[in-house]
Amino acid sequence: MPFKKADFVTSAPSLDVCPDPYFPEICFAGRSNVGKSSLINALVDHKGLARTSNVPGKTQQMNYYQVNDKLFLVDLPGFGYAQVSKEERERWGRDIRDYLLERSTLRLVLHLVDIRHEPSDLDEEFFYWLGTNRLPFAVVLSKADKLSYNKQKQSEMRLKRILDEMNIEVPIVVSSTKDKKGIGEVKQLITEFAEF
Ligand SMILES: Nc1nc2c(ncn2[C@@H]2O[C@H](COP(=O)(O)OP(=O)(O)O)[C@@H](O)[C@H]2O)c(=O)[nH]1
Ligand SMILES: [Mg+2]
Repeated sequence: MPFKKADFVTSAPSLDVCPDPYFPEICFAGRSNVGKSSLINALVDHKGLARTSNVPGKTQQMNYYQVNDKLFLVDLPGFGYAQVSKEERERWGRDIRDYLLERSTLRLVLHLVDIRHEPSDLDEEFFYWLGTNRLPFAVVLSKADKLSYNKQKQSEMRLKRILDEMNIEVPIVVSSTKDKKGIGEVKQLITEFAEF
């Protein structure tokens, strides 16, 4: 499916104010600044659609985008942002978990990890939580252009080992929005899991 005609729909702080579940839905998770908004923009080939930023923690709500009038892409608030209060962080966590567990139309969680960094404790906890709750997910190793091919492979293997230890087998995509690497693969996953 070509991803054309993408529009911003709404920002929702929690599940109860998400748009009516008209379409299958794919969400993007991961810490602030990992490249979630950039990936959404690359998928729909629309640079200014999702707001990207060098300032971490800017997107504190779930931002809904509608693609081809048949799919929702949801940019989740980045987790692990240190400069907000503990209560605020916990509320986000709760709201996001509620959303992930209860959104009936959610088909796939795309969790991004910067390929240069070892998955953080929060990343690993999230993998485990997703696995335990049987939520379909895939991991996108972002910003691949920042590493040599060999280093990319090493990061991929490291991630595989971590997931193996949790008995989790999910797709891993190495991607770069700068080089358009892995974008086709992500689209394919989305199309597969959305089950149009
Ligand atoms: N080199 C490189 N930079 C990227 C890539 N993807 C995102 N970025 C940059 O990383 C920063 C954060 O990206 P953003 O999409 O706003 O991250 P978000 O907070 O997860 O939504 C921005 O400065 C982007 O330009 C990539 O594939 N390669
Ligand atoms: Mg963002």
